[in-house]
Amino acid sequence: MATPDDDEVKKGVSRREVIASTGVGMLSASLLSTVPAVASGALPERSAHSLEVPNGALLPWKKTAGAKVFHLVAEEVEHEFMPGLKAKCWGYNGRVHGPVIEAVEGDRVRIYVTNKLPAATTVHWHGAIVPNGMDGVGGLTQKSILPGETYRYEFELKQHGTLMYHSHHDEMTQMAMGLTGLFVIHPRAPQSRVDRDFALLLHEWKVVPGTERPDPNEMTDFNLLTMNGKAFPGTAPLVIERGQKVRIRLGNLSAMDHHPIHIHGHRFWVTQTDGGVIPQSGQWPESTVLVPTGSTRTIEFVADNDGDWPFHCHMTHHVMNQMGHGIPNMMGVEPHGLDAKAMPLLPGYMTMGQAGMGEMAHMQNMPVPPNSVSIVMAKGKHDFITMGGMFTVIKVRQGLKSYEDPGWYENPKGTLATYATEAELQRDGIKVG
Ligand SMILES: [Cu+2]
Repeated sequence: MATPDDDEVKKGVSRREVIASTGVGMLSASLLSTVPAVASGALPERSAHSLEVPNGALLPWKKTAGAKVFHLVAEEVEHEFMPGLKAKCWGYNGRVHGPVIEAVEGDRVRIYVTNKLPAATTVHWHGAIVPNGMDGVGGLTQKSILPGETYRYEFELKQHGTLMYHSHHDEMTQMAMGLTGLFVIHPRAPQSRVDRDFALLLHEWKVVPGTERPDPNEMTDFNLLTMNGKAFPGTAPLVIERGQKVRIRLGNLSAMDHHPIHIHGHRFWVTQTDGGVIPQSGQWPESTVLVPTGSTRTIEFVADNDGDWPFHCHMTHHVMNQMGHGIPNMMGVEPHGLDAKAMPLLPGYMTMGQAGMGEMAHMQNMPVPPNSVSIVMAKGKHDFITMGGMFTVIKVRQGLKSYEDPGWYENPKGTLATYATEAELQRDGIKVG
């Protein structure tokens, strides 16, 4: 039975099909961007079901025999975390993480899972209220899916919210290798409408510099922290027209860490967990939300402050890339260019400079081991940005023509921190010694 909700979702798919028919590749779901084609001169229309997945994709579906039919293929994927850093991970449909499954409360979904991995696997629908035999736990609720086999999962969606899916067979290995994704179920009768609806999955990895696969045995020392599989500066900015009501769905399938995700220039309300909607009377304003591992948190806010605003994990080691971890403390010691000499010989070697990491910006072009990236550093408008990892930028603007990256924010006169002049110091009685 068609409902307005169904129609809206189908519209989303047909829009992607339009993109596909113009040359992106009809069946190659993994290549299809979730950002719709932008008509010149007008921002694309949004509905309650226009989920946006920065750096990611939605899983296509078709309606057959009374169900929405999806097909996940678990396989090895060469994944780029950021320019200069790739690894052989495990993902779904050619992607890390898997494409987002998007459906509507009340839908019957039939999800085929094909295993093209060299190991057995299963898929668990995290947070979903399903019959026990559809829960996807290898050995306990089903036989594991052997390499080459395809299994069918089928169930009715009895709830709405931001859920996830992931391997539940040899979880330590398979989730560390990337077999994870988001599962978003829209309400059949939405109570709260937003202009923009983003989905971000948080993850952590250990990729030893110079190696080509994540290390699934790591317990504590993760050196790549990602949003939708990308470490900054590989993360796409979230481009928002001023005044839009924004929802960001955050899921965390990191092995060992919670992530306190912090916004600048705004505050938000935490509106949902993977258990469902929080009643309005139970919501409170925050600028940081802790997303525990194995859970989702959904935040909503009005983007009412123009600028380029960081949106990032507040654990300082989670906004560093590969080489910011597990190194000797050289604070106060002058390394005399030791790094430049040692790094090509000793993968992963880096001393900490006499005044910390920020000074390493000038080493951008320093030789590093193959397939590794310097600790931090992306060029910003004013200087190097001394952050990497679980970090992206929310760009709020007025008068956007499209949701493409609008470039750096132009600060209105008198609203930029600048070098204090002698006259200013004297006027205000500030003595700097
Ligand atoms: Cu974190």
